[in-house]
Amino acid sequence: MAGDYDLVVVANRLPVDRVEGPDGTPSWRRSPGGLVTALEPVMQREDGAWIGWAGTPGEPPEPFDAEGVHCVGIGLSAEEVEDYYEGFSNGTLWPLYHDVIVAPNYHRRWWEAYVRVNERFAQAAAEQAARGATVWVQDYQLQLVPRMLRRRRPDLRIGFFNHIPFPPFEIFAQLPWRGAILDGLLGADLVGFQRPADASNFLRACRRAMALPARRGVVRLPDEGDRQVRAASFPISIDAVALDELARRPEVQERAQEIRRDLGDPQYVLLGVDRLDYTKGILHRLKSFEELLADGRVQVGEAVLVQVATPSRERVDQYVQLRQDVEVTVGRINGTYAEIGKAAVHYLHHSYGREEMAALFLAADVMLVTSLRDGMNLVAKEYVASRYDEKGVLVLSEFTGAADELGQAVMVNPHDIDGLKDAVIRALHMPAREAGRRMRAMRRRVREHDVQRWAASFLEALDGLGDQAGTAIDL
Ligand code: GDG
Repeated sequence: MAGDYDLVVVANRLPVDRVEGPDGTPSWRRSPGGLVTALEPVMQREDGAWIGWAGTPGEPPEPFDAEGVHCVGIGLSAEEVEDYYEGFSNGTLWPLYHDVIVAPNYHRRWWEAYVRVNERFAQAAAEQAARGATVWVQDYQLQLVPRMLRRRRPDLRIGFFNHIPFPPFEIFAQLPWRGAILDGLLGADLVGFQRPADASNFLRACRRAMALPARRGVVRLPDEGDRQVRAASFPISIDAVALDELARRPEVQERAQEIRRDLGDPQYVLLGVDRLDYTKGILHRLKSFEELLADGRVQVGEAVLVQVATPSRERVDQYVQLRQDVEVTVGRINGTYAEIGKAAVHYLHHSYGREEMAALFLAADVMLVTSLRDGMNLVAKEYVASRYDEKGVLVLSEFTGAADELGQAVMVNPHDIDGLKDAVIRALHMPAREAGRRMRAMRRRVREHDVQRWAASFLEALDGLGDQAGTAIDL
């Protein structure tokens, strides 16, 4: 049952969205989002296959080529979208893996759908992968796929990368299916995480829940002839050169100036760009800005906050609630502090093109990344990569993976509202020389550790060629 592809990526979503032209003709357009941004350049170079859901319930599309990638769609029924995707992935695993910021829901029906859908992805991967191929499984929606795939195709080299945090055992232990999840992941040869702390949480879970020997970044499986599974960190990144080039384009610079003019030429533009998700700390950010206005430490007209909140998971209860809370808060802040022609907060519940995002980054004096927990946070790296002018200040939550790498940012604990307020003021008033020095250091880091390097180091480690790639965990 071998297919044709030497590199197969398995992810919840295909890297493209179906769009219909005015006459109803369908076509595929590259979709926004962390994973696509990260993997597309690698896939184009390797001429690989990508297995994923097309994003709408019903029959999958016929396999097709788009953006230089062979795409194989997985069909999900409306019920499976509810139970596997909105339910188990985003109502159970997502909150559990992000420090239980909201309470995870445990439903056996959701779990059964998760198992069934993971089998479907594993089957499709088994059919596409050539003999001895490398299969790279992505993220928390597909944690059972490595084991299911190994059962079907023991000839494959299987890697798994977790884009979100892996929680401490004390939290992970809540999951009624914790053993099955760990067993699923242990079907891989290499399990990659964003931060060393995530890898060590995983190793500890293997020891505690499975009683497996897990030392020095390696889990040994006595029941499988002492097969070894390696766990290590591979911090994801962005295509830094492409973003730098985009930001340097004259039309993007002009657009950045136009944005500032349209905002009323304030002295300070603060920016937040996030999926509308409770992990991103948007309410904490708004609260601190509101208090700064109330305290008179910033004035309307002098400073403006632009908050892009990309629509996300709109049918999951907690996201409906979050949207309401954010919109009430923004309404209250503007109602209290705005004047005619001078908003305090510009709240934009839209998705934008890459050029507009780059222009927004260039227009922003201060970028606010205040996640309560975030696997990496690519937006922080994108801000840095687009500031070819070495201006601008990044305020960054210490609870992001990015904080491990971007030590020159102004670090914050977003739960500490007074600390966050002081950090914002410090960022607004930072002397240009200091801001430039910090930005240069962060730009160097992002340029040298870009997404190409991330993918290469993971794949090399998986090939067994790059034993030094990634950071082995010594517990
Ligand atoms: C998960 C993890 C990890 C957002 N809105 C628009 C848009 N975006 C792009 C951003 C960025 C990406 O989407 C979001 O990535 P993040 O890393 O910030 O966050 P998650 O979506 O939560 O991603 C995260 C990531 O996976 C990768 O491993 O870093 O921790 O949670 O690239 O720019 N892009 C465009 N229009 C938008 O409106 N064009």
